[in-house]
Amino acid sequence: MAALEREDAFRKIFRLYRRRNTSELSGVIHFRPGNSAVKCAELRIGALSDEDARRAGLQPLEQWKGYHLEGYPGFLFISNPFLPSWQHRWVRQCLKFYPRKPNVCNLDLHMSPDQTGDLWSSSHNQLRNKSGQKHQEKSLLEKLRWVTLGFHYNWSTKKYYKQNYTPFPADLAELSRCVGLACGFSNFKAEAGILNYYHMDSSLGIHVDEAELDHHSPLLSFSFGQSSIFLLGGRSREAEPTAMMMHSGDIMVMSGASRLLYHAVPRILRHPEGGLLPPDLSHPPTDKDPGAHPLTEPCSPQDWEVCSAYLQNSRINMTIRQVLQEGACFPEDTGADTDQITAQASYHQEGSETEQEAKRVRTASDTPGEK
Ligand SMILES: O=C(O)CCC(=O)C(=O)O
Ligand SMILES: [Mn+2]
Repeated sequence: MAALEREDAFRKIFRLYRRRNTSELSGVIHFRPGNSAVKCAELRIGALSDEDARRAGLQPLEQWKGYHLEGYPGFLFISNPFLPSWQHRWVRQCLKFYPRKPNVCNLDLHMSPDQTGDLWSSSHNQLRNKSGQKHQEKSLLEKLRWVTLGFHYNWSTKKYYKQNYTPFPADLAELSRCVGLACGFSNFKAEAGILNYYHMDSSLGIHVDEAELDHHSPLLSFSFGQSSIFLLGGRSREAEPTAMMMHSGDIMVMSGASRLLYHAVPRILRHPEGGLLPPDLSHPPTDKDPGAHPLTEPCSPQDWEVCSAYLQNSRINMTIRQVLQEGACFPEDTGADTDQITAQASYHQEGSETEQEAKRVRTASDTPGEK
């Protein structure tokens, strides 16, 4: 439990960034050309066709900017490779479609499927008409913290189960396949997804993603909306983590020796360019033509009104995982005991540190606090 937690090197840095003034972020790594702290990475040019990239809303591979981080083999950072108006589509998917049944979300723990079946419809007017008043009732979409896709991660047992599976969204599986190809993972298969919904006071606790049975496949992470600080540590919490900035559209790949490293998101920050939304998202989408086989429909200006109201104070992250090694099955004993949603607390945290401590103490019997 967090309240009793020992102060290891990772936690110390986590708390530092949670509290630190935005003017004191000089130690945070920025992945951009010319920064000597990062090295340009070669992507698998030729492995991903321009046509497949375009269908998934990605620029041709030779235009992507990939970076390695010294001391973290297997970690790759790709600086926003999305085509114009495509971040809008993925954000719309995360708010309008992916929270729908049969996918599972945090609100299902306390509400009936009738109430959580269409969060978009029950929230869009409220979001569009937000006056900015502090004590306005939050819409259900604003209360959304996580959605699970494919094999649904069980936050209590920290496992996936064979029976707790619903079809993984085809468009997101294809986006993930394309990113996997570009990074040299030609057989990557999206089998589970955790979508994380953050607001300006949210954080994500220190954890390792080890529930997947296949640790050879990478973890793909996509970020949209406001920016954040990401901490990447070592195999033990005694290793000091490195802090880096993530902006809208950025992709991170954790593979090889970096696949099982401790990581966390201590802080959400407003994107640095000023204005309510990052530049790529500051205008309504302009693409009209869905093409012959659209992977996802363009985001309409009406839908974007809702998404942009939401994103002014939020960040969305999608982490996509392969659960099973190619051709492998679940071991017998993990397949049997659950196909229901049990009381599942997550590692999402909100509010000031003091509020967080209080919350975690109050819910100590059923809240792991961290993954
Ligand atoms: O939000 C992020 O950038 C990280 C998400 C993450 O680590 C997870 O979902 O396991
Ligand atoms: Mn993670």
